Amino acid sequence: MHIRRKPVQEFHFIDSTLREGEQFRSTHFTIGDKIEIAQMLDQFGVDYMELSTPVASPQSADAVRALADMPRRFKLLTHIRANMDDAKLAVDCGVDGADVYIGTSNYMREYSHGKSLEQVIDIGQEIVAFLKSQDVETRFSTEDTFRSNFADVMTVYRAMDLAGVDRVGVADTVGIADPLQTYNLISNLRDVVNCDIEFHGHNDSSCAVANAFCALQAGATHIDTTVLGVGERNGITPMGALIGRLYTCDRSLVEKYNLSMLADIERLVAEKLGIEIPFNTPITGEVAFHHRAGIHTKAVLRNPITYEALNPEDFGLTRTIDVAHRLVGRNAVRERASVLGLDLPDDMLRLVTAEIKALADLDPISLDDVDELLLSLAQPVED
Ligand code: HCA
Ligand code: CU
Repeated sequence: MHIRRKPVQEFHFIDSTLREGEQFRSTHFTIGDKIEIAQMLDQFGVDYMELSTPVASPQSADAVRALADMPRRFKLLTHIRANMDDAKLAVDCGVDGADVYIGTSNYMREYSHGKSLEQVIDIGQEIVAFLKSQDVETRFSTEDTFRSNFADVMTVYRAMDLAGVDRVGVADTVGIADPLQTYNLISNLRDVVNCDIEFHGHNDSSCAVANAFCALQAGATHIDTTVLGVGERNGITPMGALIGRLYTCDRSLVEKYNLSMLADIERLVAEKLGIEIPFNTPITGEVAFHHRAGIHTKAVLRNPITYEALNPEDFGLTRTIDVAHRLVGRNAVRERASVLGLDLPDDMLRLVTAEIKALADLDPISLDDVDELLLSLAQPVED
């Protein structure tokens, strides 16, 4: 077992909003929606976009063709089962790459495709050879990797690496892996294959972001993300949250992305899915840069870094200082007064602060209540 955390190396996001995200409960993307989302993510700077397999439905195939034809910088991938018909159709639709997957857990082998490990390897080798002969970037992934036999998956990965695959994929399909397990598995895999390594993690037990980050520390080169984390069940690693994690580790890791677009991209996808952006979403959640307690606001007004790991301005956002509550401090009240053009002496500030606290103890109060109080007690500053 290796524990040797390295700095995160160069990595790529594979945005799967148009594949994994299509498996989210309320998704119904038209081709126009898919193009609109892809254009925004292209401007944002994602490196790859993965679409649902063209086998899924006629619209799915049309969408792959439409995105293949649009002007873009990202590489277009589609997600296919490990069979030749799917691989041929993917090539026919004009993709740059194919993400091939097959289950390797006992559950999948018994209840899903029913193939032995040898058969999985034979099919994999045949498909990798075909896709590479068509100049298509190829990834081979073992679905449900963490509930598969460790030696079995390493055997499959090594065989695919030798067959010339560009990337192997580790998938935490049911969201059971923890960060240390992820780190260990990827770090061992790093020693077994020469090709790139992709990680795809579900969020059933809340570890999707931490697992993706540990995968990068262990040597993964590609991470699957979706906007807001949408996907099957409660989804996968959300792109925004992973950006937050990487930024706090080393801001230069995410400088290649157009960060001020993040909030707009999330709003666009949320609107199309008919959902709200959850209040506690890192960076873009309503309260992500909202400061309340007097001790916090005092320091944040002097230097925001005291209580902010991320600078909202880097994302085109602003912080808010909350004064309408019982935990308010004098410095926040002074700041609010100055926004209103009032310069209050200290004794007056003490008085108003005490008054706000007393009012807020009785009932919830609003910023308007605070402003009214300030304006009634103070004289406007002369210009
Ligand atoms: C699924 C498949 C998948 C595939 C991931 C991958 C998963 O919907 O069950 O190809 O890397 O989570 O295993 O999304
Ligand atoms: Cu998945």
